[in-house]
Amino acid sequence: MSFFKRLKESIASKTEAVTNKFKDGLAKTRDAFVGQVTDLFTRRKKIDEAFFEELEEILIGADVGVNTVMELIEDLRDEVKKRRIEQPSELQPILSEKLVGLLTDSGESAQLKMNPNGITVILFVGVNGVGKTTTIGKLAHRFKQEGKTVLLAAGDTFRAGAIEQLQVWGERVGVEVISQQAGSDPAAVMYDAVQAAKQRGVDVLLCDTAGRLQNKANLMEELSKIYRVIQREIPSAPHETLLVLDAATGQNALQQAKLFGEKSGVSGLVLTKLDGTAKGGIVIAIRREMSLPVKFVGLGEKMDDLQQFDAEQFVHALFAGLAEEQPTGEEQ
Ligand SMILES: Nc1nc2c(ncn2[C@@H]2O[C@H](COP(=O)(O)OP(=O)(O)O)[C@@H](O)[C@H]2O)c(=O)[nH]1
Ligand SMILES: [Mg+2]
Repeated sequence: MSFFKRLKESIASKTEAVTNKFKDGLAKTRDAFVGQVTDLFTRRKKIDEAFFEELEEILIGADVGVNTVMELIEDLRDEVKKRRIEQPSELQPILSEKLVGLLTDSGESAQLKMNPNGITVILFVGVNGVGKTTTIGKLAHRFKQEGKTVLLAAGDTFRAGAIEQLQVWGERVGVEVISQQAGSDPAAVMYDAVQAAKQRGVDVLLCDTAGRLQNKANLMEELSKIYRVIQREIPSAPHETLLVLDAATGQNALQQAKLFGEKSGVSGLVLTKLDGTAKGGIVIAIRREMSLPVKFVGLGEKMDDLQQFDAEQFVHALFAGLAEEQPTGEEQ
């Protein structure tokens, strides 16, 4: 086989693998969403009020968010008029196109901002149980695969279990974890971790934090102290502050995004547990209502179940199978 053919095949198989990851992870959303959309687009023979009402319900049911759905429906109505569309099936590609548009319109990239000359520090924030520690483990694995050296900081000192959990990930991935005992000051852990990162000359420092929401004022105070300590040691850091949100909590995730986003210098979002929900439309609602880029999505509990967010692949995976599932009109 020629070099170019091999290269082409390897690129194709990589793209395929990424698309398949999205496809698998979005299976629940797709099954619910595509099932209903397919049914709607095939059952209804013309585009009328009833058609739009039903589409509206499906989109709201997938947690796309009421405001966004209203805008989307208005847009589709305009397109129908402008392009003189009559068949529902002609509208489906336009719907996908609009969804991609909603996810990409601000033009920010899902690329992480890396420090070009030194340690890149990434801080993870978010309420308990959303998947911060797991995401850190997955991302550490990702960086290691890229040949980067990584250090983890166990900044969730609130529970002993949280420190151990990060250590388990550290062992699994093969990266060192800087920790102190449970109950110690998280800012002190961060100080230690930055010193250790400097001494070892690592490329990336990933910092875990606690997320007790019941004490919001304290939590914000704690986060800004961590922020200051890191910044004092590395003035350009943290290079990213990623807010982790559990997609399965739907509109709740959006509320958390608003709550954190305003205060803690968040630079990007991670949406976890998309594999466990039929309401993956929340990605669109969050993308639409927050001016923050979605950097990664979590599609499972394993080490490689983290994908860099890609709007086109996301929508493509959402609609994957739609074309095949549409009856051709021939009897089987
Ligand atoms: N299915 C699924 N589970 C996840 C994902 N991310 C995290 N989890 C699970 O969610 C639970 C809470 O995660 P954890 O990282 O401890 O959350 P933290 O409290 O924010 O640090 C754990 O059981 C994880 O395995 C994901 O993308 N998909
Ligand atoms: Mg944790």
